[in-house]
Amino acid sequence: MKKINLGILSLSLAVPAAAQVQNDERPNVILIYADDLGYGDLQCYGAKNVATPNVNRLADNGIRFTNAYSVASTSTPSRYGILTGEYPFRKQGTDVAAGDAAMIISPEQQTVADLFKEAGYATAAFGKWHLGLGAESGKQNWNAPLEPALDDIGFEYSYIMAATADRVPCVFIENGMVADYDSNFPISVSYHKNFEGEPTGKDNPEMLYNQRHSHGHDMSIVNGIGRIGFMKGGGKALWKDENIAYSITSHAIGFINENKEKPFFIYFATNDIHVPRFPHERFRGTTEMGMRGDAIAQFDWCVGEIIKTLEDNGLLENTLIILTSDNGPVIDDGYDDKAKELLNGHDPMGGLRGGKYSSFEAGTRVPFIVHYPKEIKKSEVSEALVSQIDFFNVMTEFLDINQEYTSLDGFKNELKAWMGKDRKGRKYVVQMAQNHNLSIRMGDWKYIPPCEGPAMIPWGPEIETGYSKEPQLYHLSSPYENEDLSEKYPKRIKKMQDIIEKISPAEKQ
Ligand code: NG6
Ligand code: CA
Repeated sequence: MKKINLGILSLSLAVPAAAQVQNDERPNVILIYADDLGYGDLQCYGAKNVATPNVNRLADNGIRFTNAYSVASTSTPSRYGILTGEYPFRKQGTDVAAGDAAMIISPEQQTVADLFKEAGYATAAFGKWHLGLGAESGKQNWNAPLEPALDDIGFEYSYIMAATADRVPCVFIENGMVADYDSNFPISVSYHKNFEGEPTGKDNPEMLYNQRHSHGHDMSIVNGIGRIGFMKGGGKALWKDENIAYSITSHAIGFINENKEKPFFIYFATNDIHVPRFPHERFRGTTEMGMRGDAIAQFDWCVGEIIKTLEDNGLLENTLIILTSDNGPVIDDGYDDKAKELLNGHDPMGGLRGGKYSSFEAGTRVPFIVHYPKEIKKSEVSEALVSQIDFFNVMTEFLDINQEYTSLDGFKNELKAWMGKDRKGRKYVVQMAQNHNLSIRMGDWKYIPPCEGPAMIPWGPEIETGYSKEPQLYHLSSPYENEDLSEKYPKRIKKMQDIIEKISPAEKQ
C-alpha cells in the first residue's frame, strides 16, 4: 500500500538486517502529545489546584523547558508540523480539520513514523489524530477499511480518533477500520446536513444528559453530548467519553508489552484536555476545578500508566519520553463545564497573554519535558528556545541515521538543546496563529506582524488573538506581552520581518 519515495533518501535510511534482530538495544521513543494543555496547566509548571505527580516525576528526572513552542496555536497544523517537519502553511488543508477530512499527509511524504519504521522500529499511533483519513474529504465509507490510513505514513499499528472528541465520527479507528464495528448500525457522516430523524443538540437539548454546549457543538448527539458534524449509526462502536483515556492508554500499554523485544516509536496523543472534558468517574472531584482540572488529573494518570508499563518491562531507562502539547489552553471552548467559574486562582496560561488560537505567547508556548534516564541524570530546567518543528530532525540525530536526511523546515543539530547540553537552542522560532499570521521569537524578542482579524476570538472563547493592523514588538523579560516597543526598534522589526518573509514569502500580510 505504501509508496515510499525511493530516492537517495530512503536508500540512506536502509538499516543492516543485523540491526533489526530482537533484543535490539536501540532506545525506544514515546511522544506524549497532550491536547490544549496550557503552559501553566501542570504542577511542575506552577499549576494550582491539580496534582500531576507522574508528569512531575518526568520533570524531576529530566529536563523541563521554559521556552518551547508548538508549531501553531491549533491542533491540525501543529500535528502536521511535528510529524512531518514541514510548516503547515506550505500545505493546503492544515487548518482545524473536519472529522471527514481526507488524509492530509500524503503517503509520498516522509513522516517521523516512516523514519522509525525504516530503521526497523515497531511504530504506533494512539489517540487523537485530526489529520484526516481516506482519499477524499466527505466521501469516506466508514463501514469499510479506509485508505490511505496511518499504515501508509509509517504507523504499523494505530488506534485513533479520526479527529477530535467534539467532532463526528465518535468511534475509534483501528488500523484504518472502525474498531468494534457494529454491522447492525452502519455509520454515515456528514458535515453538511443531518440525517433524517436523527436528534441534534440544537433541536433536542433535553437529550444532552452528559454535557451541554456553551457555543457551537449543537449537531449530532452522542453519549448525551452535542458534537460538530452529523453522524448516524455506530451502535456499540460509539465511544463513551468517560472511557476514552482508558481505551487509548490500554491499547498503548498492550503495544508496549507486545513489542518490548524490539525498539518502538509511539505517538501517544491524548484526548485530554480537549473539550468535551468528560473524564472518568474515578477522576471526578479529584481537583477543585471541575471537569477541566479533573481532565488534567486523568492526563497525568495516563502518563503514570505508560511509565509504569515501561518500568515493569525494564524499559524506562532506555526510553526517550518527550511530553508536550499541541497548542495553548482555552477555558471555555464550547461546553458548559464550568471551567472558568472553577479556576479558583489557577492560571492555565501560566502568566502568558492570549491562549489557544492566538498570536500571543500562550497560543504556542507549551509545556515540554524530555526524560531519558540513560543520558539525563538529574532534574534540570532549560531556557533554550526549542520548537516542535524540529522533532523530525532531532529524531534522525538521536537515531544516528543519515543526517543528510532532514525535513524541509526543521533546524539541524538541535538534539543537544533537547538533551539539555545546549542552553540557547534555536536562533528563532516561528509560530502560526489561527488566522495564519506568523509571529517570530528571537532571543527574548517577540514580533507579531500586522494582520487582519478581530482583537478577540469572535465565536465564544474569551481569548485575545493578538491580531492588530499595527506591528507589535515585545521583550519577553516581561512575559506578558503588554508593552509594545515597535516604535522604538524599527530595525529589529525589519530583521525579524525579513526572516518571516524568507520562510513564507506567499504568506506575507
Ligand atoms: C473549534 C471548536 C473547538 C475546538 C477547535 C479545535 C467550535 C465552536 N469550536 O472550531 O471546540 O474543537 O475548533 O481545537 O466548534 S483543536 O485543539 O483540535 O485545534
Ligand atoms: Ca489542540
